[in-house]
Amino acid sequence: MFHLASSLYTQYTKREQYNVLILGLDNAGKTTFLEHLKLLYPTPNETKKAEGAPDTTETIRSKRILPTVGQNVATIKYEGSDSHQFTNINLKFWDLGGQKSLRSMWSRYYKSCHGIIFIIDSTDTERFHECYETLMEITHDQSWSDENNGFDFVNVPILMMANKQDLPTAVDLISLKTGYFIDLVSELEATDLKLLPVSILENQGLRESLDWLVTRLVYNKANKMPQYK
Ligand SMILES: Nc1nc2c(ncn2[C@@H]2O[C@H](COP(=O)(O)OP(=O)(O)OP(=O)(O)O)[C@@H](O)[C@H]2O)c(=O)[nH]1
Ligand SMILES: [Mg+2]
Repeated sequence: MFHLASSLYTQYTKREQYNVLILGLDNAGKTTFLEHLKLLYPTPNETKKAEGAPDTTETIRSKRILPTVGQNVATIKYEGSDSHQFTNINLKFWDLGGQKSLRSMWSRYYKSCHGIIFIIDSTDTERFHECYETLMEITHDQSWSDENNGFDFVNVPILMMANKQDLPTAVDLISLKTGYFIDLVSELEATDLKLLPVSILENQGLRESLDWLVTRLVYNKANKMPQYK
């Protein structure tokens, strides 16, 4: 009885924290995404972002973001577009280096993550197949099997972001879904997967993307419990 009361107390007084992995090939925009989120959302110690914040696109453009070799970590307080929904959620992001030689490190994080964001450079058509193969490797990695009763397949939601839509050479969502990634969409039919068009630099589609992800993280809660902080 005491344990039940204590766990209910924890659930109602603490914030839920979900861990999200940001993956994708090098130069996709992963670190730019994390830096932009840090400008848009408060940290767990802040109450709210100041009203009339400066143009985040300009701030991001002025930052010198280098290719990631290790990892970048940041935690934000999630604020849904609909303010009545999900008022008690923190998101902790791990942004990992996407260069080929660094991708073998990714699987170490799979067990601790509640969701994956996979970012694609929509102008880099020559590497779309590499994106497909990389996603297949992620979803079929054996690290998933231990917690999945021998079923070695990803058990967390995946949000694919078709980034750099601000550039004229970017491939649009319909062409990606019906052309380049048609195999991917059918291969991952059973996965909780969404492909959204974004411009991380210009803050297009970022809030919508997080709203989708958070809804799916909460939906998947019984399968993968959040941490309480
Ligand atoms: N035009 C445009 N450029 C972008 C956008 N997002 C990111 N970039 C650029 O893409 C380049 C790579 O961005 P990063 O954030 O360093 O990419 P990354 O995925 O972290 O790369 P690695 O750390 O090597 O894995 C930078 O020059 C960014 O300014 C976007 O929405 N539009
Ligand atoms: Mg990076």
